Amino acid sequence: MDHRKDEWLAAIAAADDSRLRELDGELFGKSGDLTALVKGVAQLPKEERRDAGRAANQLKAEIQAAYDARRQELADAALAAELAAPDFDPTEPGPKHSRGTLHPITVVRDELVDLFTSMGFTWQDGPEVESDFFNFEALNIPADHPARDSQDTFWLDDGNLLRTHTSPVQIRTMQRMKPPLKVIVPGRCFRQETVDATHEHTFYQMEGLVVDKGVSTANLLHTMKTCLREILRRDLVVRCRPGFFPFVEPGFELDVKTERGWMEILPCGMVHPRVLQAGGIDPEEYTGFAFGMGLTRVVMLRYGIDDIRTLSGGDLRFLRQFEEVGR
Ligand code: FA5
Repeated sequence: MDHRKDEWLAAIAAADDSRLRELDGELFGKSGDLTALVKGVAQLPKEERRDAGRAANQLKAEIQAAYDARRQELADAALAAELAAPDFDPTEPGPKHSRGTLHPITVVRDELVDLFTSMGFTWQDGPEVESDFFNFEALNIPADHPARDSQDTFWLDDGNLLRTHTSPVQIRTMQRMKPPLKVIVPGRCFRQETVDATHEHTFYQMEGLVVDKGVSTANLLHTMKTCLREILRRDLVVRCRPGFFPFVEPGFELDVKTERGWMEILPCGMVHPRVLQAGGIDPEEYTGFAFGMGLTRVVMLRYGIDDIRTLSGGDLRFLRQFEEVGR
């Protein structure tokens, strides 16, 4: 059985890298010599099998050891050659790999979600392609209502639309869940409007909805104040003025002062009784408040970004500035 052992050992000892790889298949592969040898033991007469099996396994282990030793020897030699090369500088830093970053909108959204979930809110989602009913009708904005003009809508051929705000998820949530409700809905919105430094056709809002017995304007303003303080992390001049939205009564606009003037970021109000009804909730029993934060604009305020277009411009030099905050 041993007659080829010396031949195999000699082949291994003389092999270079590529020959060694071939030998791996020829010796240990599925139809390799050593595999066949070990398998062949089963064909022998029963009384020979034990000794033959032991010998075959021993031989295979010996050849395997020689094979491994040769492979190590070649690897050591290759490394030694590389280190000895005149232009090799072990102190030179290796290539820098960028680890990628979270987008600033994702960073701020996640912080807001953390903040609100710590106050007992849950995160709800809704579709970006909406029906007229959820985006307008159920929010007390009938077909001929002037408020539709302020949200220039991308209509689809089938009569549906790209949601112009996250408010339709208020209705979807009320229809799905029973009060007490405390939800937030971060998500994308779409409007067919002229893009400028503070307006995008695609932007993010974060809706909030609280419905319970005895919810008041004081609860609303307290939640809004907490939210702005936590998320913007600096002293800001905030203005509260009446705001008109058909789905709230009374409604407010919370604006933040910037170098360019007041920026609208946090419209809110007490949920209109008709909206509660559309959601299947009795307005005699429950009250609620809602807000529709301009999430993209909050990101701008947070990082001092003065042009909304940079956020979706895809310029890596812009995005890499957030490399540290995204960790
Ligand atoms: C709304 O969309 C209401 N659904 C908000 C609301 C919800 C009010 C719940 C009351 C209760 P408005 O159209 O003002 O409202 O948009 C809300 C915020 O989204 C704005 O304050 C602004 O910060 C942001 N926003 C609106 N349009 C754009 C745009 N084109 N680009 C970037 N941000 C925008």
